[in-house]
Amino acid sequence: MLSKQMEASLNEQIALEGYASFLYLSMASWCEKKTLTGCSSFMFRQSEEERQHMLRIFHYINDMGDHALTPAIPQPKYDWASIQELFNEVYAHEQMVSESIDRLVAQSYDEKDHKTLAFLQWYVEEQREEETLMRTILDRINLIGDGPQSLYYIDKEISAINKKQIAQETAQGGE
Ligand code: OFO
Repeated sequence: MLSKQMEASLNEQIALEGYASFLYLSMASWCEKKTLTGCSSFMFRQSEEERQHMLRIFHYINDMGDHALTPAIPQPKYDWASIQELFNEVYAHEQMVSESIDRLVAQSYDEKDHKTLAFLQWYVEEQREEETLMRTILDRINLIGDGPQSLYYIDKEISAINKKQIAQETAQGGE
């Protein structure tokens, strides 16, 4: 069994992952409306990934004999001034999630909860990868600039990154 505090903290993380999934779904929709199909495919896939991150914690809590709770998800933002603004927010969101994972790791150290500490290692690595990915995307967007055809090239670039991610995930068995 988990401590009551750890159960509550992991349930809060479920809510964060669930919110990320909905936020990215909202972003995917915005991109699709703007006919940025590469960006929307990328965000739909990220949204699904976040849902899987949420479910992974669900199963962990219940497997430990505690109770995973379905969170109330507030409606996420649905409009952005530009694709730059949107990806800046994705990056900021990932940083915030990483900080939350770091706090959970610190809590499991404090509680000497080695099982949760081991469970969280996957998230530590996943957040490192996601932050790097989002920084790469922002660097590419800045490199392309905001000239007249920039949206076309940004979308192509994100589409290529998305395909690479799918290939990597397939090679790793779908994570
Ligand atoms: Fe859940 O991986 Fe990012 O937020």
